[in-house]
Amino acid sequence: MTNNSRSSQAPSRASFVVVANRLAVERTTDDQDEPCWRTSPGGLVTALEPIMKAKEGAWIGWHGAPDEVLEPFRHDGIDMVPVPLSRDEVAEFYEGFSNATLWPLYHDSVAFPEFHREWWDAYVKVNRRFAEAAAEVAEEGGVVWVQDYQLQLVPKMLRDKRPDLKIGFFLHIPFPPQELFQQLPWRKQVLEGLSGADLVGFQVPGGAANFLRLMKDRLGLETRRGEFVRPDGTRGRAGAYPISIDAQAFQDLANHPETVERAKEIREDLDAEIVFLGVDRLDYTKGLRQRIRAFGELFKSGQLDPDKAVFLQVATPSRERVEEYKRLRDDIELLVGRINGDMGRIGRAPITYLHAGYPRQEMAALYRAADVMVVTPLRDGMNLVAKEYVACRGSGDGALVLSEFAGAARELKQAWQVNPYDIDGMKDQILAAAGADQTEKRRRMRQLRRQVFTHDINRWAETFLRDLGLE
Ligand code: ADQ
Repeated sequence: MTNNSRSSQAPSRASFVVVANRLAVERTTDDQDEPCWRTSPGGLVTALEPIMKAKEGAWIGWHGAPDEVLEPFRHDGIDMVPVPLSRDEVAEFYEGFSNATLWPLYHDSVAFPEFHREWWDAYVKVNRRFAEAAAEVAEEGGVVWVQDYQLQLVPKMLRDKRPDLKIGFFLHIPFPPQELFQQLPWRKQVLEGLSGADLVGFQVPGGAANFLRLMKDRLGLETRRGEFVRPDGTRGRAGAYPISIDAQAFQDLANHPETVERAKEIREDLDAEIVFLGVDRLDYTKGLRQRIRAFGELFKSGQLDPDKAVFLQVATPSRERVEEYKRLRDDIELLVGRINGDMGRIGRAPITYLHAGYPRQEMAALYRAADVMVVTPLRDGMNLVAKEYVACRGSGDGALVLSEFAGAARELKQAWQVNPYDIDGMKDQILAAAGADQTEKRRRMRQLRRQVFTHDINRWAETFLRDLGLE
């Protein structure tokens, strides 16, 4: 998918525009070691690619390098519009307000949110820059879809400039209840920002309900049946649009002969009768501390035999410049080291911990190799890892242990569900999943697979855009 095509021409106006913190491409080098762009591997890009191409769409986002101004360019049939960020803005808007204020606040305050006025000022400034770029690129009457918590002010800023547009907003993370949200010193501005959208999408109905209640209680807007009425009499809507994955693509990847072979190798290397797997971004919302503690206790008590079972935890490096993430990494490594030191023997550690990101095919091989997938976030908007595991279990077996506090729990009801704060309860469910007979595992997996395959990423994008009024 690499492509060198670059032109310095400003993009023509587009009838469909996506605005996201990051551009849909990332830098790489081609066969001749020349720098070029390649499409980012994420699900959002894959889902929107066909619509973007059909509509001659434009994608607005930061290209990932601070203090660099780039001209718009075309990549693989899509106009890319890079938004520059200075080094200070990356620190204050992205690492600061987005990831050290909003991220913890919106995830139940599982880490302490920091409130700094300079961070807020940077958030406003950068949101305005994104809104201006969208106002310039969108054609008369076009559709603009704004993504996620970094850009919550964009809908209103854009609406003020371009009332002709249809504006959608989708929040990928949870939207907190009023009791938490109202800690935010800039709560009113954020709500006003979101109220500029014609359709505000959340992962679960609870997020939409929290939002509508705040529209009424904090902004004094009239709300009824999923709608809110702005002071000028115009209306917006809010609803749940649970995001998903390209289930067929994951299944195909998992069934590829190379992946099958690789999964066998992983099993041989792990040399265990039963393999438990965790795959997460290294983030304090993902419940890694509690999960590792639960496995430590299971190995210690002998309920899991370190000679027969192994827990493989893959943690992708993430937000490494944010303090709380550095602390988390140290904690996890200490915890794993202690358990392996206590319970391992020469040539055998009960926990294999890998701090790395992997290509998609390796992920599919890991999912294939795992008997039990353990997904236990303290709070998660959706959690795609759970769905990816299900999509890769074409054999119809395997077991999923899933936190009640992931958005995915609403859809994946046949998983062994857990409260990740309840370590004993989590241990029981891990053992129950591992010990279930094949018939039970297959029955549950069949239903999980039906859900994931009938509610894939294409359905998510189509439903949202249809409700927004994209023709
Ligand atoms: P994330 O918090 O990043 O996403 P998740 O939904 O699990 O969480 O998505 C992670 C993605 O990264 C998955 O596609 C997974 O395959 C990939 N990944 C994880 N570890 C990896 C590794 N070691 N190597 C390579 N890839 C890895 C946010 C929200 C979620 C929401 C999504 C989408 O926090 O709740 O589901 O957006 O809306």
